[in-house]
Amino acid sequence: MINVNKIREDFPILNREVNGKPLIYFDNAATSQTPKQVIDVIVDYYSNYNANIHRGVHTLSQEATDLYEEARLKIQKHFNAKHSYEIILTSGTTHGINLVANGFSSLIKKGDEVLVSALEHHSNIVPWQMLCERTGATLKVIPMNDNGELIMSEYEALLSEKTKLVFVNHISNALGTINPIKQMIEMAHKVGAAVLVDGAQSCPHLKSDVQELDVDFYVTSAHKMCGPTGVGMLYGKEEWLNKLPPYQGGGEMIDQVTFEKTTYAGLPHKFEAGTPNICGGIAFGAAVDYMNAIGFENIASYEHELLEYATQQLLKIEGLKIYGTAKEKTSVISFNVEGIHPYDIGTILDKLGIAVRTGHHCAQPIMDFFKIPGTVRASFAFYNTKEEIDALVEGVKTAKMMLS
Ligand code: C6P
Repeated sequence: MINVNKIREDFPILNREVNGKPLIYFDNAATSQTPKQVIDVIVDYYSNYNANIHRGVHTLSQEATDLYEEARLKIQKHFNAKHSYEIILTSGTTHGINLVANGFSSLIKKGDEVLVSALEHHSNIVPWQMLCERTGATLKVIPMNDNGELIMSEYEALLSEKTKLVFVNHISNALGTINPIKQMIEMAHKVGAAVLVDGAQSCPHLKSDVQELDVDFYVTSAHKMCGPTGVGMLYGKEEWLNKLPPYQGGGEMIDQVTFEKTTYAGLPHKFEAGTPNICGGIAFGAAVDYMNAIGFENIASYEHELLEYATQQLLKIEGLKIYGTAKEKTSVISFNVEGIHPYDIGTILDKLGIAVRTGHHCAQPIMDFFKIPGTVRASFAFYNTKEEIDALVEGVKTAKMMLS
């Protein structure tokens, strides 16, 4: 059970006002808020441990290294990776996808096919298009239906021995659809294709077990799950990470360097060139601890209640249409009100202290599918309340009255 009033005490930012009104934060899919348990770890790091890692014999460096590697272990345990060296600490989801897409340049060729779902964020489209441009491979799209669900029969038809890679998000950022990734991974493996799952939107809502999913690559960002920005993780199966070449050259990722030849470090360091976001990595570990202490089952059932309530209340507004009505859906509502631009609704909501995202949500192909310029997106977290949803509904009514 979620004690939302107690949880809200963990988030200092929820006490602030915006435009003279208490902040109502419904832009959680863009970035989540940070609890004091994570903020304290950041302050503690810079107050007591700040040093470069994996390099110094001095105490500070060793302590910082231990904390950073401890965080990697927490992340490994959370996602149930078999080995800690299968967890590559990145700057976020985008970095993880680019690392893999770049590595596949030497593994795929003209005539090969890669499949992308129609529900992707630009981060999980553009790097693969660039890969196809480099290699001559062909990009094909798994289509969706009007509810925003992938059409599995079409997916099956697209899979063949030519398919080398499938990339799909676990949860769509624009519509909230939860994709049947376990089934999709099984189907891809039958034709010998590897699968990369973009977990940017799933990590705040559910706990993914990479071994149970048998996924080849799983990527996410800490800032979506109560951690800081600028840090994330790429999980890769050991055999795949060994096949991929390093992404960036520099310090930390080497074994031996001479002017004639460089040999590379083993996993995970082969993919971690340069000084990483040390504090961010440690705080990522703290965020994982924080969310597990609340419990993902509690989070999922509470957020589902919020989703159901908000859907019912918003649909009472005449002319309001929700995009994304999948059976399996998380606490994201994308909507428009007939005749009103989403940006205008977002602006009025902001005047009322309500933060939502408006626009194409970095998922233009989804907007093209629905033939709309964008939507208003309200995305809920476990620290939101039904009272806040009531304020959103009133806010949308006010906006409608003012703009129509
Ligand atoms: N989506 C949103 O408002 P980064 O920026 O690397 O942390 O995450 C990119 C990303 C990749 N995949 C999905 C499914 C995402 O939702 C995001 C980030 C935010 O929806 C900001 S654009």
